[in-house]
Amino acid sequence: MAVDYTTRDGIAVITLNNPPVNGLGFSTRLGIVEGLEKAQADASVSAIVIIGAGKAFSGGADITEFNTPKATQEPTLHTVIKVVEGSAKPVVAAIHSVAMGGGLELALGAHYRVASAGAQIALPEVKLGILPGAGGTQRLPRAVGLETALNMIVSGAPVMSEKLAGTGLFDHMAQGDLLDEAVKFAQKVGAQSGPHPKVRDRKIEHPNAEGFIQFARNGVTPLAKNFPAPLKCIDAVEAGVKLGFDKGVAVERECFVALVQTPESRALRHAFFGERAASKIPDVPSSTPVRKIERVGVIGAGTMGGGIAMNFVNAGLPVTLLETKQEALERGLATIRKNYESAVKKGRLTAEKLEERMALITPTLAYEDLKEADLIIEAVFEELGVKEQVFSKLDQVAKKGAILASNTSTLDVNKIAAFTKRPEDVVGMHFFSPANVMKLLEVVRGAKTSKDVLATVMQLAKKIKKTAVVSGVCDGFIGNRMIEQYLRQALFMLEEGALPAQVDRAVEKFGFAMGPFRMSDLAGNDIGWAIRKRRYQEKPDLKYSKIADRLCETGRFGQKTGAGWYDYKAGDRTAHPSKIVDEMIVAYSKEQGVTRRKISDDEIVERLVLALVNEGALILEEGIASKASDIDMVYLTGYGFPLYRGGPMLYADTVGLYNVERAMRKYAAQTNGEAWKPAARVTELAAEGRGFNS
Ligand code: 3H9
Repeated sequence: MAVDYTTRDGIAVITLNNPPVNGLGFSTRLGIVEGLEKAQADASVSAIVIIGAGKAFSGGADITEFNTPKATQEPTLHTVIKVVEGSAKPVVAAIHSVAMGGGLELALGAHYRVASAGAQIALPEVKLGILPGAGGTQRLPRAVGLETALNMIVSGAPVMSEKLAGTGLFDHMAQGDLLDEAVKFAQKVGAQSGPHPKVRDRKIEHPNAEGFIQFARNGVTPLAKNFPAPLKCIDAVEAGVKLGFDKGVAVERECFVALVQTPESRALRHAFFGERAASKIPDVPSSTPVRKIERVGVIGAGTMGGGIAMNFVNAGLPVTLLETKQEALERGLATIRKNYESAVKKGRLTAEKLEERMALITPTLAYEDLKEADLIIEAVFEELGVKEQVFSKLDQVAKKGAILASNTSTLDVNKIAAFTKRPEDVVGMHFFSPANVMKLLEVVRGAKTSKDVLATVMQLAKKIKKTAVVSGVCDGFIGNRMIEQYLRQALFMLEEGALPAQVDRAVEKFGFAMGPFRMSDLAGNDIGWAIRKRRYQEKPDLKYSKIADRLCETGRFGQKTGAGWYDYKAGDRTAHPSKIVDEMIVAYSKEQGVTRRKISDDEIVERLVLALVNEGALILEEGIASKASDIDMVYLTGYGFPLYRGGPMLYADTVGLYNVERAMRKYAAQTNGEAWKPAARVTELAAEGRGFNS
């Protein structure tokens, strides 16, 4: 049963019992109404308490029901709240841990609310591309005031219950057992004669409501950009202020119905579930035991190693940081300190915390000092010989059961594991630069990596607030393997007729944080050059435009040399289109016998994104990623793919795989067509009328 019904000292207790978060799916909604009817019919009951079992009062409407018949099957949440509000016997919501979305809306429909401290109170619908659709935009301003409510609704951010204690939201803050106090409170109000207060009957008090709403709209408009929900939230609240509760609810309803169908909402819900799904590995059950990680070792105090160390220190885990030379160690520590100091300057960290964090780092030059570490991550030079030295050494010094991780972005984790006598303890942990900032962590599963090592690393990733995605072993893993095809297309297009600024502009307009050429200039064009040189050896038949090599031969490595695809002024990262480079590109086309043509922005976007999609499909076919949403999470959290499009694989689903395949065949007929052979997975799904995520 999703809802339990009991009575206690003359009070009916309706307990939401729908783990994990008491989502208000159909059976829960039905259970609440049945409980309320039972309580009305029982003459010995004077009042009703609604409480949540487990780790939440309620996390809100069941998001998995959206756009399915169950979402609108009666009793809808609207009906439930109407029954609660219309109850002749007073209803008390008893809130602990989490009251979010529809959960908070349900509580707002009750006549009284009792809460424990430490509960997260939120209307987070906007983060799913929708707005509160069960009266939240109307009742919350009447409970906590217009300004607080609008901030909560537009940001979706949780506020702790104790912070709202002085508002009209809570009638009593429980100091002891929540149920005991809620029952006592219910007995008291049950003894009073009705009618009992309804939030809907309160007024929205504000000295200049219209002015404040306009102020909020002006602030939100530039931030909301590609997300329609935030402005709709304001519209709904405004309707309530100007037209009253019932008309406000009608506007809210209209906005909800429209928003829930939008691609932006679909993308945001996809990302919500994708993030949670990424931590689930098909053959590693959640019951898999995990190893204790109490001390971490990091080898290499360069930019990467330092950033990696900061993640653990931020989570309170002590780190032993190893370098080969004292000078490098000191430089690394100074960089870490500088990063923390900049956080202090911005007010994000206190000076005490800075010192506490620095004190968690033990610098060393001796491998023996790693013998206590439960996890050791190397971030040394990307060369197999260097990795061999490191892992052979680790095999000697690391304690039994320690996890040995490589931060490699390009090398074969199986080969690295084979440098030890314990390949089952070896795993890839591919952090993205800057490692203390970027959310993505690719966890590379070697052929022999044991399941408990994987389970441990996935759990640890949550602790250090990373989105971890498992990748099998292949060149470039998920992210870099796909980006290589994207970059190949970008270069082909330069050769065929586009210029760097046009390509970047088109793809940035599509929503990417940064186009391929600005990105290469930032990362360093020499990095791609080194990869291509390796490719020319390994895959001599694979076609590449040599235009980027030409650029590198002139020493234009990007921002670090003050010149790359763009020109840069000293101390300024602004990319200025370069006449020299543009002329070089045009000359190169001529040399290759290519007649340059006008390439449309649509073609640029289509070729870049579909290149990702086709490689993503191959990655799924080969089992490198276990599900399409994992690939999307990699692109959303590590490569600046626009969140409102949900990642390349969801984008392909939105376009439709039939159309995707047709576009690939069209490009296959053009120059460099070999890149466009549709992956078998694309063809199969297109034929079946399905998508990657269906
Ligand atoms: C809404 O209410 C609309 C109404 O206004 C109008 C209706 C007409 N539904 O995050 P966790 C699952 S919209 C379904 O790892 P935590 C989640 O997928 C809703 N499932 O735990 C995961 O499943 P699994 C507005 C949900 O303790 C499991 O619960 N509400 C829902 O770190 C554990 O989740 C929100 O947007 C849901 N509503 O955090 C709240 N919520 O185990 C969204 C969670 O299979 N939820 N699940 O992977 C959250 O912010 C967090 O989940 C919460 C718990 C803070 C509740």
